[in-house]
Amino acid sequence: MHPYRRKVLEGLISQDMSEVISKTQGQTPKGLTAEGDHAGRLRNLAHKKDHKISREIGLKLFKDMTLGRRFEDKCAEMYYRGKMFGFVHLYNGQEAVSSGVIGAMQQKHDWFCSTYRDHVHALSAGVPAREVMSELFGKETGCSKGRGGSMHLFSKEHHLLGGYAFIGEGIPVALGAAFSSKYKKEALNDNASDSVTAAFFGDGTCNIGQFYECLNMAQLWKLPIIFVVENNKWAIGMAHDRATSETEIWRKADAFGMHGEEVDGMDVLSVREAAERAVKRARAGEGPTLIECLTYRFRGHSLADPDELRSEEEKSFWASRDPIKKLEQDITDQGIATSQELRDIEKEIDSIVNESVEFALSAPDPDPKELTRYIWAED
Ligand SMILES: Cc1ncc(C[n+]2csc(CCOP(=O)(O)OP(=O)(O)O)c2C)c(N)n1
Ligand SMILES: [Mg+2]
Repeated sequence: MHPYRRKVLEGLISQDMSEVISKTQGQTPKGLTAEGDHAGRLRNLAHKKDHKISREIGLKLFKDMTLGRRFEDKCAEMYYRGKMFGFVHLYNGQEAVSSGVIGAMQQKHDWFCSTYRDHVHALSAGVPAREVMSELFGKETGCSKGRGGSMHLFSKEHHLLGGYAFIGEGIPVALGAAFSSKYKKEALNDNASDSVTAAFFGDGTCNIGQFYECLNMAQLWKLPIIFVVENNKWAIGMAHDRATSETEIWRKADAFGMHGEEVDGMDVLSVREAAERAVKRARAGEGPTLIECLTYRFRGHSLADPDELRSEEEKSFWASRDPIKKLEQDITDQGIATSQELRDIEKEIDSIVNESVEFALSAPDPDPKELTRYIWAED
């Protein structure tokens, strides 16, 4: 790690540790659990509903989430073996959000807009694992032709509008896609134009201006967009409740007259149901929805983060609510599939992930002569 960056990180660690320790060691303010307010909110939401699912949907979700998790674990391995460059932000723990929302939408028809934590959104949108892995290796076969890397995945074919290194940059891009869908329908009389756009972003991103500007426009014009907040409590080393005056982000929708919902982001079936309601509303011309998914990242902010500042109580609270294990429990409880069938799916996924690494390792580097290609529109 760059020495300057290490200093910054160490500064943040010592600053935030005292806060975390005072909240978790007997100093818990009234109304908070030992694991913190974020956990307390999830506790209140959990187990509210008994969802029924078909075998087809249950297995589809299990495959997608397992692919997301195992792909990210493989990325960590490849990063530490020096195969990837720059910052790499993993999605472990948050899979229910990507699979729940994108799984409720139509691939190659609806639109998806991500952040720098974008690998799993790309996979859920249908971008092949080998194209994502090659991109992370900087290869010509990557979905952004090796020019983007981990934080800039893009796929025209799969309607992935990009990953963005700057927080909040994707929100106005998503707004534009939603506007274009409505404009085609209403101004250009294209009745088939009913695509919905999902914009994913984090809790920390909800404190910047673009978020509010886009909420305003989306509601004003009743755009077919879903704002999906992945509230994992942390923005690098800044705890959510230290950075924002109203921690319940879904309530901010109300200020714009927009529909907002909070959902258990560790339960893919709850996320999926909320997304289905939002998609229905958007396609019917009833406008946007703000969905706040309460979730947690199981790893550090990026692979360069030693993850030393979050308390063990907090981490273990969320680890015990692993969204993939939760879905497995629901699937087996409902008799939709056996544990053996799920183990077989894991093997299938492992071979897809391993193949993506083989493919990426043997893929060509971009030709240095084409350094400036794909920057400008070509004929
Ligand atoms: C405009 C801008 N300001 C600051 C940063 C530095 N930065 C990188 S990640 C991050 C935290 C974002 O946290 P959150 O939105 O909660 O997303 P998460 O990493 O938790 O998924 C910040 C401030 C940035 N990338 N872009
Ligand atoms: Mg966050």
